[in-house]
Amino acid sequence: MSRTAAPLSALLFDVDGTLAETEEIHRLAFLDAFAEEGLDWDWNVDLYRALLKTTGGKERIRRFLDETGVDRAAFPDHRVARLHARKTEFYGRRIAAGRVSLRPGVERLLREARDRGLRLAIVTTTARPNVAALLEATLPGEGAGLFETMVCGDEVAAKKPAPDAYREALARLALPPAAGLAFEDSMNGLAAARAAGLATIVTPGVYTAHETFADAAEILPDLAAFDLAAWM
Ligand code: XBP
Ligand code: MG
Repeated sequence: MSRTAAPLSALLFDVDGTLAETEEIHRLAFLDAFAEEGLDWDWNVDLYRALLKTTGGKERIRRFLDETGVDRAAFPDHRVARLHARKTEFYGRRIAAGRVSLRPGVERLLREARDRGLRLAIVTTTARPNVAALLEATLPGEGAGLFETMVCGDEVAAKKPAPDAYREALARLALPPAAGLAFEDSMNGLAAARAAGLATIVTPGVYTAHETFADAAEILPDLAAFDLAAWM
């Protein structure tokens, strides 16, 4: 598909599931943090897939507490925040250990976009240290520098599927939605980008393959199948 409304100026990338299959590493990092606290919460793959409908790690923990009837007086928000901070540290260690790579076509697309003079942005619900760790592990010394701006985690009032993070990125870029193209892997991410007015390419990942993406401009197995020239 190509576009005619406005010249394409910027590509806006989700992180988890889109740049790399990180969600399983997030799950293991949650388990690390739970084990350290002596919590026997069994966040297995099936449960985590269901919990992923809630974006944001702190929000996901709170949803779990509510659904399992844990007394919130015994687990107030500051304890959730501390647990999540430890999860972020464990995630960074796991990523630095080097067992993650970018999804097919991601690095080629980033370089082609730069060569064509496009501006690049990150728009994610994950915490900023996680993005830094991932980019340093996968594109050492240059990853973070490829992106003009990064909207991460708690930097907006409402996480995806709310449009806040995409709107904030467009505001920082000083661009209308018609000048941008978003890349997502999930229904929550697609809803956020579309609500901000962005055409969106979806590459479903291991945790989102079962979802439906009716509002996507294209649904592709991965970004190796994406033709940037057709969008210019
Ligand atoms: C991913 C998320 C995040 C991660 C965990 O969304 O929902 O919450 O699972 O990250 P996206 P934190 O693909 O939009 O980045 O624990 O740092 O929240
Ligand atoms: Mg994602």
